[in-house]
Amino acid sequence: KDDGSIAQIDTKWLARWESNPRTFQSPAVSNKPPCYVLSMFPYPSGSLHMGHLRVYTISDVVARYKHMKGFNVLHPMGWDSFGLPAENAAIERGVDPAEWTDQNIETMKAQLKRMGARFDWSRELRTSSPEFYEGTQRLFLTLFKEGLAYRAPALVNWDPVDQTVLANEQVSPEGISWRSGAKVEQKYLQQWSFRLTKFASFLRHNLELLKGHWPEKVINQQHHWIGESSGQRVTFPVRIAQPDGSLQHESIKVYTTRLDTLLGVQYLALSVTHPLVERLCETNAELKAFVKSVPSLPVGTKAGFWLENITAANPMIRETDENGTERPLRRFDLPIFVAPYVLGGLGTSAIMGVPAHDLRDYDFWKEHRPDEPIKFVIAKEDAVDTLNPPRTYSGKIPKTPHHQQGVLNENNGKYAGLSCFMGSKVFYETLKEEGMCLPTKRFKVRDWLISRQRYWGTPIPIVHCDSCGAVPVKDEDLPVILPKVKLTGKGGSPLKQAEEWVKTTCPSCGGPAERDTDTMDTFVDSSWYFMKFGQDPDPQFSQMPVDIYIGGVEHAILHLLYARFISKFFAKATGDQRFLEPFARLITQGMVHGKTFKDDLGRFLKPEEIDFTPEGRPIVSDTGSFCNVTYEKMSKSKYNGVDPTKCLEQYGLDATRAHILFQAPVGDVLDWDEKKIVGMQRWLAKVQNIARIAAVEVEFFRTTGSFSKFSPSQETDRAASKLMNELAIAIKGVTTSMEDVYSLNTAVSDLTILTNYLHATRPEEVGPQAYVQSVETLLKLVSPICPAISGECWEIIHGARSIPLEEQQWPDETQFGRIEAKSTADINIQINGKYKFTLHDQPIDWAGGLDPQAWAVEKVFETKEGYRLLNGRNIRKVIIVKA
Ligand code: ANZ
Ligand code: ZN
Repeated sequence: KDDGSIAQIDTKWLARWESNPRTFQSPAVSNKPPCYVLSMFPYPSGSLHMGHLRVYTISDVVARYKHMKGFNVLHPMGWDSFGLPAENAAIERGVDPAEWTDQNIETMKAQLKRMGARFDWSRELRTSSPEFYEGTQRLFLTLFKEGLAYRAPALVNWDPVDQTVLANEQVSPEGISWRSGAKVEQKYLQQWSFRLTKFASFLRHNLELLKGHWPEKVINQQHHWIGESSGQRVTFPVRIAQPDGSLQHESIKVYTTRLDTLLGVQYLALSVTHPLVERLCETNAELKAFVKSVPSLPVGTKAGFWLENITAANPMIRETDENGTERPLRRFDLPIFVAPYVLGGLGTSAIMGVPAHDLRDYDFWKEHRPDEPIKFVIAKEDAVDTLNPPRTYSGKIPKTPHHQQGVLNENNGKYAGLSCFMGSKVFYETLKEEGMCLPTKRFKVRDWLISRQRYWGTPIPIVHCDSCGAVPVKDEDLPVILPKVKLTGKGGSPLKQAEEWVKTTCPSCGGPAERDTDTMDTFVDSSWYFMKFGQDPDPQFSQMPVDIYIGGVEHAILHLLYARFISKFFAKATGDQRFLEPFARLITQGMVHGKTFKDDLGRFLKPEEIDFTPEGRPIVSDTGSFCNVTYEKMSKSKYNGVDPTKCLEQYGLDATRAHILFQAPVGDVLDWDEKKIVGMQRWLAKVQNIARIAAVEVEFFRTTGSFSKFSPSQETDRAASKLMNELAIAIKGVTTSMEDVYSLNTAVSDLTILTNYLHATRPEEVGPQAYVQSVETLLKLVSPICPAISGECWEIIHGARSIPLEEQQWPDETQFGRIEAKSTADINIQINGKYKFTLHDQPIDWAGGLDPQAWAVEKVFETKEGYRLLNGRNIRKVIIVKA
């Protein structure tokens, strides 16, 4: 039945959108310019929360606006559906993670639809579906074939009670397992990483391109996260004794930030992933066994493997010939070790060992060469920046290493006496000449460890074969389907239990082999999902970059960094510059805080523990004392959560959406106070009123064929042009906010101002044509924010068979003449009828369309005089007089 209620309007429009899904689809081929609006896809945790409602409202408003602006809008939605909560539910309640996930998706999808969001569901994806994770597996293999995915020992959090690997989020800051309460240990496991460091420089320097389009704060966070420090890459000549007695010459590059300690080098050490180590393993079974044993070694291990056949020469040792010229002297006297304490994927994966001045080197040296003296080269002296006269270090040699900066001591020959700074400089200049030293930047960011000893994730498409090593699964055998496994929460990788699945044949030699039993970090899924949306259903149609990406600032570092990395990889691999930066513009929305009630002791109160005074002040039911009211992050333990669906049901989708936008600028925290939603309801009621009046005029026109009931006069002309000016102001304001996104709150206030203006205007004052045109324009401006009521109003005026409002063109303010320049005024403040002072240059719409009395009092209080005059008084009436 058509009762005109909000609930009825919602039902009607939701049904209409549901039955015409194509309205929201983005055709692959279109002559409109493309616009890709994306909000970060949700994890299907159970139900939508207010934060979701906020971000999807923002992206929906932008998508609807862009559509009316004539763009071919892509506004897709999907589910980040792999991850830990599904696995935990499975362990705790024995449910199938797939089923649990699907159910949650169903609930949340219904909620998203309930808010009237204009999503293109034909492109819906979920990362846990084989169609999607096949793509994730292909991505992995592409990286693998490019040498950008590698396997190396890495540390994991190990729960010794449950015998399982824990995610960082499962470990308390004190290092206790959330799961079993045990003290978490660290353990080495062979794990897959992506070589993100290869793109670090690119990732850092391209942040420049994002300036002005991304929040400065996010750019800075990325900058710091990637980090950059400068040091030197020093080449050490190396000699390898071959089994036949011949000597092979090579070199090893180390990364150091302490070039000044160069003459104190006593050995070199390589990480187990160093290319030379991999090569030597082919012929050295003992070394191979050592590398294999590394994962089981404890953290901070001093273990090392001495490469007996290899020695290195310090490039800084020189000799002077009979003519007095100095030349490098290659004395191959430095031993070389493979040591787990040297990290792979960091610097050059090789270090120069300076036991005297580096603690880790000291410990290592003491372990492996306990009897050899330690060579100190730096003295704790004040810096003396002069070569002449050289000063000899005469202090005592300290027993423990120290790495403070001081001066080069007598062990530095003719360089003794130089400050560390000057020493570095001189060594650098000398070696640079010979091509043995290169200043390099090193990044703080590490390679991206993607192995998870978890079940609910994308299986790694690799087969391990004793004779062939890690072999990629053949193209035609993708996807590697995640097998069903009974989850217990104990043991290592759950996939190990799927014995049938694990056992396979080697794609390369056909021999018996085993599948990799790790799954990928879910950040891998989200590092490319936005490319998938652009591809489907037509692979030709790859819409990149995302024009506007909207999401929470909590993803400012990892997700965005990984997505940028993968995108850059594609840009490089394909030469397609559209992938260079995946998100042309980034909007980060603030959190939603809930109204929180506490008693005097700071205890959180449940709704049933609160009463209200007749004036509406909350009191503690038991004691009658006033509650402390604050706004805090919504959480179950604070009883301050709000269910989005309840809100949508109670107030309608339009008022809820408008309220969300109006309460705070997009980037700020939003204090959710439902009481204030009546303001939006009143506004929308006015919009409906105005539309009805316009409808009567249009009906009159339709039946009589003219608006001539009124004869225009000079007065109506003047009023009409004033109205046109109001329209132009509103169009300009709302359009600016839509483009800016962050100021969508002011779009709502601009709309309320225009509504109030129209509400106070009768058609005959301005002429019915001008009136109807204004109402139509108002509805177009309202449409992206409140699509149901505005759509309904449009139908009241134009009938159900007209082209719907959401398909209309966005209005252009220049249609309505130029905006009058004067938009501010001086306001005289009188108190008790006496002039007190003047507020200068107040905006003409000084009340922001809201209660002018409250506005005036607030303004007056903001001034010193006003505060002095009014504080403590009971203000009954304010009269505002423009000067
Ligand atoms: C010689 C030296 C002497 C060093 C000394 C330090 C003190 P930051 O400052 O954190 O960048 N290093 C280089 N690559 C490494 C790797 N892959 N794994 C472990 N350690 C590595 O650290 C730079 C220092 O860390 C480098 O400078 C190197 O040791 C070590 F008295 O070289 B130094
Ligand atoms: Zn094989």
